[in-house]
Amino acid sequence: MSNHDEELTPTPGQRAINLFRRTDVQRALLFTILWTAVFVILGLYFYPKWMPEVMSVDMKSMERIMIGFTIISAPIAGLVLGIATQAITNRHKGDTPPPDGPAVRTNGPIVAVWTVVSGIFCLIAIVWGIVEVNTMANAATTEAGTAVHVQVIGSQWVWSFKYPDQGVESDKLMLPINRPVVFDVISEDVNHSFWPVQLGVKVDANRLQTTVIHTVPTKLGNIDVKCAELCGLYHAYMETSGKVMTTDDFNNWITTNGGHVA
Ligand SMILES: [Cu+2]
Repeated sequence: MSNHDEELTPTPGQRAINLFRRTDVQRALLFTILWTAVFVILGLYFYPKWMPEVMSVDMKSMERIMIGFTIISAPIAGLVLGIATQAITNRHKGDTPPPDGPAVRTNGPIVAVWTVVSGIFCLIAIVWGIVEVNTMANAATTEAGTAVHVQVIGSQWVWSFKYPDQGVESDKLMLPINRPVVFDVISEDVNHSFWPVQLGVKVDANRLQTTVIHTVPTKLGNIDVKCAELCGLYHAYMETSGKVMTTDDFNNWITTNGGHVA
């Protein structure tokens, strides 16, 4: 069916029905469903496995957003790849020019459906993002009183950590489990970015300006601390490790390093 025929078909509803009777459109939709399923499975099953271990409330939030947004965008990526797969697997052969594709641009019902559906997806994404950010901000203010304070200092090309309340300094990031932590982040030279990967927080380390970021470690284990801002020749090697420990282990570590439990 050509564009011309489609224009002659009386109602928009009938034009939509005729469109979905086309075998090329049906094949494209079938591929759309297959690709959508692939992305949903990726989001639900593989992303949580491939992502860094979830060791804090913020990383949990990141994981939720990553999985949720992958699922929301799956049908859109699915449709684009579905149409592409149909076009690639059913290429026109011979010397004659290919027939016209389906005229969907002027098809009222189809335009209405994709506008409304993609609008709903965008709204979900916006509301979700605002709710997650608010949850993190609220958690940070309610927990500030009991928090461990860590001064994070970036310099070319090492991280160092000061625990002012405990009187300890370290080149490893040691944290007690289930206790809020407040990072006061600063740089001694150029801009760096403090990124304790498994804690799901990342913030710039600037000279002369302290940036503050909070989280609550919720799982015992090792942390990778990286720099996430190109800061010179050895930026790629600007990393250290850390640990989320039990409260007892953390207090022991404090005292063995000459500090006092606080
Ligand atoms: Cu760097």
